[in-house]
Amino acid sequence: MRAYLYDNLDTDCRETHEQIPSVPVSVEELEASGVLYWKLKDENFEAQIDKICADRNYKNRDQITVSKEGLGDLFDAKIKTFFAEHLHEDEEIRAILEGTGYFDIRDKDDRWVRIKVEAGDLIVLPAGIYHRFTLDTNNYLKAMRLFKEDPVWTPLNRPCDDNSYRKAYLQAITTN
Ligand code: KMT
Ligand code: NI
Repeated sequence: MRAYLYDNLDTDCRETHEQIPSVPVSVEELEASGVLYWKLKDENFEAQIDKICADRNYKNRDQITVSKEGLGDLFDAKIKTFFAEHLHEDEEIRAILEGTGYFDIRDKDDRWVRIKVEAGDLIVLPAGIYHRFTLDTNNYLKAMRLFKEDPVWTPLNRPCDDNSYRKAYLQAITTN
């Protein structure tokens, strides 16, 4: 995982979009936006996932392969949905199994922070945070999706500032 400020250029979102010079964003800064991060080690990957699930009450999991092959006819529509700025009323929890991609999140100053993820990264985006996802130019990412109850992840596209989960999120990060 590596995070940095997004350059906001209007080119292909699958490019790196790293500012020059780069402005890195630390794990602590991500935490200040409510984003949690773990690096899972190869040797006991399953055991680490199981522990995080037990600690955080994630009861269910499935897998998604974000690629042309993995999503078939849904690929174009899904990619578009993922990259539209949105929030969810639940956490978005992803453990990356293979490949690479980018989660972009809005920081407390509403700047885009790009989070490059790769195999072994486990990331939790809190309910109410504005974010989006894109593949990079490798066009392949396989992830485990973890969830507490039934998977919902209904994307609510920005603006939805009156949403109660959005309000609770903003309150949580400002009282941190
Ligand atoms: C979402 O809701 O934005 C996603 O599930 C992103 C794709 S999962 C790597
Ligand atoms: Ni999402």
